[in-house]
Amino acid sequence: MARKMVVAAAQLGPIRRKELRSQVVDRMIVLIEQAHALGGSFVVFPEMALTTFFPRWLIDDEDEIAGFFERELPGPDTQPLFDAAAGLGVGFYLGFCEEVVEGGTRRRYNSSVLVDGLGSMIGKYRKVHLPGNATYDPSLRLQHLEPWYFEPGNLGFPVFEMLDARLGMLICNDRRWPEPYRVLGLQGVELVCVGFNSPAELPDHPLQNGLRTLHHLAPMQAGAYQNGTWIIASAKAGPEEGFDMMGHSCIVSPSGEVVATSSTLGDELVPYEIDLDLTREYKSFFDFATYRRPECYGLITERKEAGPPIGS
Ligand code: CDV
Repeated sequence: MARKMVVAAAQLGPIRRKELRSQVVDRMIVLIEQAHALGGSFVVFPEMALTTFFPRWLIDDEDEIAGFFERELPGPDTQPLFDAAAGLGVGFYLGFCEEVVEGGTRRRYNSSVLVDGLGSMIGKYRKVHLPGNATYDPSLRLQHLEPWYFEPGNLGFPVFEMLDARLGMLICNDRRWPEPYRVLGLQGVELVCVGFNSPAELPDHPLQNGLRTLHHLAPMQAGAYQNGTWIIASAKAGPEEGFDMMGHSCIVSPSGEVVATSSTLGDELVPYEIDLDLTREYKSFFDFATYRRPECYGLITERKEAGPPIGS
């Protein structure tokens, strides 16, 4: 029997630096309601969905920085989102900035959670690939200071059972790397959720401008096909505090095809009816158990960057 369900990318337009959580949560609830009206059971919100993308600035006011982080989830400002979604039976992926105390030390992560249609937290992921600089670099036209604000994720790439399926999470830059898809694929992932905040242009890499959409889509299309999984990717899009963010929220089939895409740079629901059983066609086509040759792939975990040819 086919496992069909309506899911959606719940793209958000710009969020102002001073925008209140409650204002953002109200916008998110509208998207949840739209999904429910279409028979949707699951939506994916962007990376850092509750705030502006503050790592573009080196902020020295610790109170302002602390204000971008969640110390509990749901907390007083986010409880209405959890309540609204549970009331309508819509599950969601939410990107947020996490502050925790681990081993007596305060730690900050760029994180996401999966919440089921009953409002229960099913799983958490912490972004592994943190792009940009750990310090302000005056030679750059565009600052991107994620390593300044966050520690690399320490949870690996786990999968979780939800929606009668196996789900995994990635966050923004993670989607550009091949390894996370394979690690999720080797755990039988069937639906990968990705939230992102990607600049429309990279002023410090002008050769890539004009290829931004290709570089956004191509890795996800390859990751979906090579691992037989659906992918839902959701943008924080549009002109945010003077910085243009790309849209192109989308849903990618296990065939590698992009089957739904956003058409605006604002709050927008991108729905699609997926059949989770389509994952079986592509997983069985590759027949990993028969044809994968892990004994030949050792360099992938042994080396971080290119080195001498093997056997030299
Ligand atoms: N939020 C991100 O991870 N953004 C990166 C940019 C900085 C390259 C991205 O991969 O889109």
